[in-house]
Amino acid sequence: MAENNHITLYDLQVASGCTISPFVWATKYALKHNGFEIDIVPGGFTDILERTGGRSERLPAIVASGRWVLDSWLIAEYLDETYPDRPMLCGDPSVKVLTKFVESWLWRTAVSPWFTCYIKNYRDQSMPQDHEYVTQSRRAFLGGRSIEEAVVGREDRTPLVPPTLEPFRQLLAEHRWLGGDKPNYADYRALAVFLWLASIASTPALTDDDPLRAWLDRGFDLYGGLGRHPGMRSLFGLKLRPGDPEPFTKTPGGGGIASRNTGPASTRGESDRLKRA
Ligand SMILES: N[C@@H](CCC(=O)N[C@@H](CS)C(=O)NCC(=O)O)C(=O)O
Repeated sequence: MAENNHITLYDLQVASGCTISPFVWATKYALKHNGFEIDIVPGGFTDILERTGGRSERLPAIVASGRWVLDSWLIAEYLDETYPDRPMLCGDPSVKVLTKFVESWLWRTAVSPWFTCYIKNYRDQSMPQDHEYVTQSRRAFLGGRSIEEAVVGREDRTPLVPPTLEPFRQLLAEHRWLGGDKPNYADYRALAVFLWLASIASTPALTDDDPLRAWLDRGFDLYGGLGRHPGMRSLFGLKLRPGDPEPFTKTPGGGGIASRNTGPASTRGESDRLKRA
């Protein structure tokens, strides 16, 4: 049992004090899911090794009952193994596998393009002592380009991301949480992507009427508004310009993937359409 139900979390923050790292965000939610109080060790990028007493160059890291655990996935596994009497984060092994798929899809689909749109915000919102480090280290992620070069055309590229989130939107139109009736680690890993963006974005990434908003608001509100740090920016309010693509599908999806076959009456519309074609 963690001492007095408290677990220490080494945070990775921007100047506003809010968490920037998606991995730390997922860990914060995981700890709250298990009912722990979190003792935050605050700080930014360049003091990680020193803060952790030389134990890690990356965050999150936690200390529970004197034991250090590094890495967000190892922390989630540690929590499920050590506290099986508390709500499981993953439970069935398939949750872990599918969560990794959802997460890697989201990183490829959203984080990757958003990174080049918001990298200047990322650097500028970071703690002043981290600016130089972020500027130099992120050049590698940008294929050798500078931050200033990478963000050119961001106004044209930002509106291209929302339509690509459609499969995720459709999933969450049918299910309250990725975990079903209740959130689980899949929700936290996916929410972490949007929490990361909200910690830095000075301009909105999603339109006001994006159907993802319901799940995002529910998620940000969890655990007493864990995702509502005053430093967080709104993700909503993207204004489309003539020529920008539709941000999401406005007509309900048809076809066999979304609908359930409960006999010919349920497929008649689709069958008529196929015959007409
Ligand atoms: N596999 C690790 C990845 C942790 C990681 O890369 N964290 C980043 C923040 S998102 C970090 O600590 N970066 C420090 C740096 O960039 O110097 C985990 O899941 O915890």
